[in-house]
Amino acid sequence: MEIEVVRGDIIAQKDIEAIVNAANANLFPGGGVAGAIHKAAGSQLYEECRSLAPILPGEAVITRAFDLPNKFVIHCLGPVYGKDKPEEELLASCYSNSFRLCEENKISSIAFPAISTGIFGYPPKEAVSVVFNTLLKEIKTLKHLKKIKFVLFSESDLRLYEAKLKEIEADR
Ligand code: AR6
Repeated sequence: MEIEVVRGDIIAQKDIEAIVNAANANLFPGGGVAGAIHKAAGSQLYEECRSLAPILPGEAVITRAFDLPNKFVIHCLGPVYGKDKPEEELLASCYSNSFRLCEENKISSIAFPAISTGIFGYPPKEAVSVVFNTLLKEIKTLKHLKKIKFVLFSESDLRLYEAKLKEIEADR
């Protein structure tokens, strides 16, 4: 399994089969990651999303990617920090459900943004622990997935992910 962390934009991941959307319950375009993904994919994405909405915190659904350079978009609803509980479990479910969809659809590469850590207010340092704990728990069950990329918007998030990746690679 190749695990990569980069600073960048989730809509510019040309080498990746499926990108993950930090969605809202109604799978509307919205702001943040969701706004960027819907803008780049075009209006057909929302057309496909409409039939799959609403989704609950921790759930994930898959669509085509239309004008994006990827094959699929996996839409996850992260928990709103302080409101949707238990938040750790719900955030972990976003990642494990995304991995499950990759296996079901024979997807070999996926890119994640830092789900819930923007508008939904999840502290980035707490979120990154949930992300890597989930990854470590699931990694042995993944057969089709060969590459996991974390795409961070800020330098500080990039540093958090780099530090965690070093930690787990020392143990691998
Ligand atoms: N590429 C990568 N990361 C990004 C991008 C991008 N283009 N844009 C923002 N980020 P958020 P949430 C970072 O707010 O917290 C939306 O309005 C951002 O800096 O997109 O799960 C939806 O419609 C932050 O670190 O997702 C929902 O209503 C992280 O990605 C709600 O926000 C997540 O930020 C979802 O909130």
